Amino acid sequence: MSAPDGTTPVETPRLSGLTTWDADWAGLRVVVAGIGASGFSAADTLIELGAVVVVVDAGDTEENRAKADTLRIVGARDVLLGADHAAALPPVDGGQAELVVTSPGWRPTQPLLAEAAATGVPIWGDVELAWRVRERRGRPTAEWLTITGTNGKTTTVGLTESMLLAAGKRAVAAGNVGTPILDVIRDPQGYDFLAVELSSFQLHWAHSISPLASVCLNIAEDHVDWHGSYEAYRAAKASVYERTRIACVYNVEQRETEAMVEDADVIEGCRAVGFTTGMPSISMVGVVEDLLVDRAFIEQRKDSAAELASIGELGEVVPRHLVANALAAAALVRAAGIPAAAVRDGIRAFQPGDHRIQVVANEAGVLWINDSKATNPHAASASLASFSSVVWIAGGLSKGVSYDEIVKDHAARLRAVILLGADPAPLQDALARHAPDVPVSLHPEPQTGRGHDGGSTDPATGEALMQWAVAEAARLAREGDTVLMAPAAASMDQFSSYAHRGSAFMAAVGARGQGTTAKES
Ligand code: UMA
Repeated sequence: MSAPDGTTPVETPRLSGLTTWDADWAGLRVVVAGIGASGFSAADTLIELGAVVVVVDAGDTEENRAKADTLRIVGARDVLLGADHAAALPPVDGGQAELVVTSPGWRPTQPLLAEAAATGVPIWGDVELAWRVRERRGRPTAEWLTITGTNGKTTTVGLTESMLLAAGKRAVAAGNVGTPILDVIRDPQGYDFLAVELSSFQLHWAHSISPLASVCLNIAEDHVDWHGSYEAYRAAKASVYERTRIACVYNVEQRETEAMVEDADVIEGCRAVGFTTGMPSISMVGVVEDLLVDRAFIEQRKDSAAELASIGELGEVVPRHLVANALAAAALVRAAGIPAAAVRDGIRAFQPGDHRIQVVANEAGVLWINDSKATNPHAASASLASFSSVVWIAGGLSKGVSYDEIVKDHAARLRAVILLGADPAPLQDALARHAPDVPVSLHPEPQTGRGHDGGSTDPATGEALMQWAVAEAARLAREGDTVLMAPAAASMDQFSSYAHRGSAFMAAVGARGQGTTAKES
C-alpha cells in the first residue's frame, strides 16, 4: 500500500501487523507532527501503547509548552517546540523514525513531512492510527459512519449522532467536528457507532479505513492551497468511499459524487445509495410532498417508500441543504440498521449549531437569518437558494474567490445587497456585472480592515458596522423578505471570528426591538 502520491509506502512489515490496540506497539519509534488537538491525542495514545514518541511543533507558545510538560510527564521521549525543529525529521532514540503520525493541518510539502516521504518513512494521520487501534480486547468495536463534503459536514455528523442516540445506541460525533477521534477510541466504555467527520486533510493521511457507510455530501473548490490542485482535493474527498462495506451514500443532485462512488474500490456487496431533495428513485432516500422517505433500505423498495420524518420536524426555516443533510444522515444510519422511528426522533432532538441558518427574528413579515458560518460562496449560495426574496448582507475577507457565479445564480432573488468587508470590491464588482439593477449599500466611511493576520480586531468596529448593516436592511426589507447575513467570505478583516460576526448581527437585530427567537449559547 502506498500514499496518495503513489510512491511513499504507508506500510512496512512492522507496521502491517499493527492493526489492533493489543498488537505489539512497544518500542515503535514514532514522530508525532503537531501538538494541537489531534497531535496531543495521537502522542498520548502512542505513549499509552508503549511506543517511543518524539513530538514536534513549530509553535513555541505558552500553551504548547504546557502541553509538552504534560506529555513529558506521561512518557514522551522528547517534545521539540519551535520552527527550527519542524524543518527536519528528528531521530528517535538515536535511530530513524519508523512512522510519522501527522496532524491534519500539516501540508505534505512541509519540510519534516517531505523528508519523511523522501526517505520512505510512512506517514499516517491520527484517523489512520485510530482505525488501527479501534479493536481492543474486552471492549466493543465501534462501527464507523464517515462523512465528508465541502459544506454541511458538521450538521450531518450531528444529525447522524442524534439518530443513533435516538435508537438507544452508544454513539458520538468525532473527528474534524472537534473531538479528536483517538479521544473517543480510548473511551473506557467504548461505543457502538462513531459518526466521523473527515476533512480532506484527514482523508489524505488515512489509508485503510473501511467504514460501514460513507458519504461525500457535495464538492466545490476549497483548500487548493493545501492540496496543490483541485484534482488532489477531489481525490482526497473521493477516498471517503474506499473500502466501504454496506453503503456508499452520494448526492443525486451532484453527479460528481456518484462518479466518485463508481470509481471507488469498495467491499463486495456494498451498495450505492443516493439522497435527493426531489422524488427518490429506487435505492435512494428523498422527499415526497413534505415527507422524508426511504426507498433504499426497505424490502418493497421497488414500488413503495417508507416514511422517515416530515420536513417540518427539521425546524422553523428548513433550507434545502438541511433537508439534504438530514437525508444523508438518514441513509447512513439506515445502512446501519437503525429503525425509521429513530431517524424521526433524532431529527426532533437535534440542536443545530449557532450561526448556521439561525432564525434570529420573524416579525412584521420579515425573517432575519444569521448564517455567519457561510464563509465561502458555495455555502452562501445554498443559503440564498432557500429564500425567494432576500436582502443580503454579504462580503468580508474574500480569500481570492470569484463571486460571478453566486451573483449570476441568485440575482433574481436579491431585493438589495448590503456590503461588509474592508475591501468590498470583489463582490461589488460582481454585482455591477451581473445584477446591475439591485441596489447596493456601502458604508459611508472607508473600512480599515484591521485585524486580519495577527492584527488586533477592534470589536467595537465590527459591532458598529453590523448595527449600520442591520439598520440598512430594516430600511430596505419589505413584507415577505428575508434578511440573510450569509457573507460568502471569512470574517477576520473586521471581526475576530465568524462567531463574533454572527453575535454582532444577532445583537444588532435584537437591539432594534425585533422579537428574538434565538438566544446565544
Ligand atoms: N503546526 C506546525 N506546522 C505546520 C502546521 C501546524 O507546527 O506546518 C502546528 C501548530 O503550531 C499547532 C498544530 O500544528 O500547534 C495544529 O495542528 P492542526 O492545524 O492540524 O490542528 P489540530 O489542533 O490538531 O486540529 C485538527 C483540525 N484542524 C485542522 O485540520 C486545521 C480540527 O479541525 C479538528 O477539529 C481537530 O484536528 C480534531 O480532529 C478544525 C478545522 O479547521 C475545526 N478543520 C478544517 C475545516 O473544517 O475546514 C479542515
